[in-house]
Amino acid sequence: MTKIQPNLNEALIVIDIQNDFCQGGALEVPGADQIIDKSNKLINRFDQVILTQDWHPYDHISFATQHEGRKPFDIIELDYGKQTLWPDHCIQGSHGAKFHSKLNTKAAKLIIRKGYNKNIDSYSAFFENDKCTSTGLKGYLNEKKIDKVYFIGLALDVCVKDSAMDSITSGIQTYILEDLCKGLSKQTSTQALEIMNKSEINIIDSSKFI
Ligand code: VGL
Ligand code: ZN
Repeated sequence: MTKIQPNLNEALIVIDIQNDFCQGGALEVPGADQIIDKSNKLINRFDQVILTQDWHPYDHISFATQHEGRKPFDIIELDYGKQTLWPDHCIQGSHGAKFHSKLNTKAAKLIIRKGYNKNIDSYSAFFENDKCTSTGLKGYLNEKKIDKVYFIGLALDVCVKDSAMDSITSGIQTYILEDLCKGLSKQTSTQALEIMNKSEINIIDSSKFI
């Protein structure tokens, strides 16, 4: 089968393939390590590769340890709405925040760090969870005339989903390569795929390219 070569107006956005989301990490996503080899193959086919990196201060508001009497996966109400509490993860400069050592990061032209504001979580590559503080990604894509993006990475039901939803509402043609995403739970991953499917997001797999 002939494989499609991505055009220059298309970017691959690789979400949060960091140690804390991989095997043995603080917020492990089941099966995360299994997507890395194929992700590298895909990275090699794209001219525009963008990585995101969850990058929290040690006392970030999303950490259960910062809220007395709370535990990971509790949901609380903050100024900007509901917030799931997480185990401490991806602390700036820590081993857990580093990209997985097998991930080809050399090809990346842009790395977007997110979640560095202590009082706001940031799942999406485009906007923090208040949905108005921008990461700058849209400006970069505009400047580079990129109007079509493909998402892979972690976690399908959290950061991949929110990134793809912001992408489609920003008027970008948006694709999810489902086989190169892993979610925190089966149930929320199924829900996320349903929500994305109902939007104009195209859910495909990597065999189109590799
Ligand atoms: C993520 C939970 C908390 C993710 C980041 O990358 O999906 N999930 N921070
Ligand atoms: Zn996080």
